[in-house]
Amino acid sequence: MNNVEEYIDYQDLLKNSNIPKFLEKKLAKDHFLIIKSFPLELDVLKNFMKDFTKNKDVSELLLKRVKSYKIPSLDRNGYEILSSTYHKFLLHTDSYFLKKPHRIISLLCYKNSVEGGETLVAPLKDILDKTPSCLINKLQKISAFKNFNRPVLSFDSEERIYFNLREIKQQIEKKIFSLSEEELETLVEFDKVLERIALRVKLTPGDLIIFHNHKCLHGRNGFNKNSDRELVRCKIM
Ligand SMILES: O=C(O)CCC(=O)C(=O)O
Ligand SMILES: [Fe+2]
Repeated sequence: MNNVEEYIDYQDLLKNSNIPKFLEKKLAKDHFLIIKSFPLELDVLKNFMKDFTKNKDVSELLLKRVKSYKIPSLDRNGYEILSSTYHKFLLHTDSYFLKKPHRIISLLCYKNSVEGGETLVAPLKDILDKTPSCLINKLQKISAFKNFNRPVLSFDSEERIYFNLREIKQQIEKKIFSLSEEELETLVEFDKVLERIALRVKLTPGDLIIFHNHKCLHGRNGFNKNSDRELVRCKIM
């Protein structure tokens, strides 16, 4: 697994005359980016994300602390919400079960764990480069989303990927939708490829990572149970 090597310094970024345009260009090319030494004030983060996405409606900006709790929160189906645990979080699309998942996700690191807790990223351009073409073909034909036709991989109006194996398996268990055994095997095989090709970065306080959530999968490694690791996540349509 390769480490991420490119960062943008917050102070350098501020010298830019059109920050939103600069960031959009970067996301279009690389599908994610990391800003170093970002201020740890929530208002600065909120305004930055709003300016960046030209989002004037504050209610569409979802801010949430991603923190490991001693007792994990449960979702409405009784499954542990992984962001509230210390377990590994496989590579995934955020808000996978919205018909149209949020476009931009950011994570601002307040505190990381001493061991583990590395962020994993798989940009679509790497996925397309490194996944065997027979698997790429199959993924375009598998729709793992309720009753709608929304293939894992598509190249229609723009290239995009929607994938969250854990949620897919849970929905199968809950009989919300079904996949053939062969389709599920394909997804498990793809997950192994992702594990191999993902880039890794250990965020430190003040690191702000921004993903294009339709063109980049992300995840994180597990970490120590007693860690007080804490990030603030921001989702924007
Ligand atoms: O804990 C992390 O680093 C990432 C968490 C995450 O991906 C999420 O909450 O959706
Ligand atoms: Fe996530």
